[in-house]
Amino acid sequence: NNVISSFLPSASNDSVFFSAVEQDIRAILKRPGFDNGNIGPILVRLAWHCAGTFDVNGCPAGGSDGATMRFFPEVVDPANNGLEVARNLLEPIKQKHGDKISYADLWTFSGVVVIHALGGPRVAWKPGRIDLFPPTSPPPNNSHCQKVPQNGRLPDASRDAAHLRGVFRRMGFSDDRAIVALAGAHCLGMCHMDHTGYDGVWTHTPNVFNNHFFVNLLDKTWHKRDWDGDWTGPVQYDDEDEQIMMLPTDMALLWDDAFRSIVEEYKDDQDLFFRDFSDAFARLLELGVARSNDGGANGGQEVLICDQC
Ligand code: DDH
Repeated sequence: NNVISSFLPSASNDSVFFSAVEQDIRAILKRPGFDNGNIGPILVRLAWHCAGTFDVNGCPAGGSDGATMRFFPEVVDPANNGLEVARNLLEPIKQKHGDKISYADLWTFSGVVVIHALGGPRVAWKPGRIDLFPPTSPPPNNSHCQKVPQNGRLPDASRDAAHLRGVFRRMGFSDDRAIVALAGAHCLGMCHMDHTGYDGVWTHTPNVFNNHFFVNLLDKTWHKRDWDGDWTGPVQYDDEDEQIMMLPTDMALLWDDAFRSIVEEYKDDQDLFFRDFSDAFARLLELGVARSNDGGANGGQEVLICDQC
């Protein structure tokens, strides 16, 4: 009683092709007037949010395969607010290459291209994710295998260390190191009030991948923002100069002893952070990816998904 779906294969597993796509992505990163002048950070957030829905025991499994964020209900998950910007920025590259690359590959590949382009480590990445087409009819026998993950699987920024461990364990990450390393991606980019209610940057170098998230977390003195004016935002933390910020889940890395000792390691050793981040981000982007045996693009064959329904 497996559900068989139609897929759009990512037809190429060829390194010449993907280096051309890499050049296309690098060419659009700098954009004066956009945030801090670079679209890279929001592309990294897109890659992470595709993958971070994965549930080791879930039905549907979630994860980056399928590019399911194009569809209801994932597309309206409040956690994904603002990511239409990232998807639209990549659309010309998708249009240029058509069926040679799936959305699911393009969105995850962009994440690893950006990390490296902005000074971070290389991250191992494999193509072969296949886009899900919208189901044309309800699943057989009212099976609840809807293929698109429900809302609420991504971490909630207002929560604590136990929540972080719970969400990452559900994805299949049982180690604290991966959780802390991945959080170091907040060296990049910013919070937008109109996306999530939070506001500000984590570092003074939001277009550079470095270990400053950990340096700032440990070296600054943090206080709850006193929102004044018309808008009362969620609880967030600002530094003494009110120039940079942390989310409650970022502060949880400071307040939990086991997390904190890893934060200290990454503050003192950026190379170690880069190695651990690279490993964890590569694992994250592979969660739930079903490939044919050749590890490639599946040859355009239909594949079975969701064998739990
Ligand atoms: Fe994040 N993140 N993230 N994040 N994230 C936001 C922005 C960015 C959480 C919440 C937020 C990761 C983990 C967590 C990036 C990468 C990664 C914003 C603000 C919130 C809120 C969005 C906005 O307002 O536009 C929470 C909670 C977690 C967690 O607890 C685990 C991880 C694992 C990554 C990763 O890439 C590996 C990036 C980059 C941004 C900046 C986006 C931008 O537009 O700039």
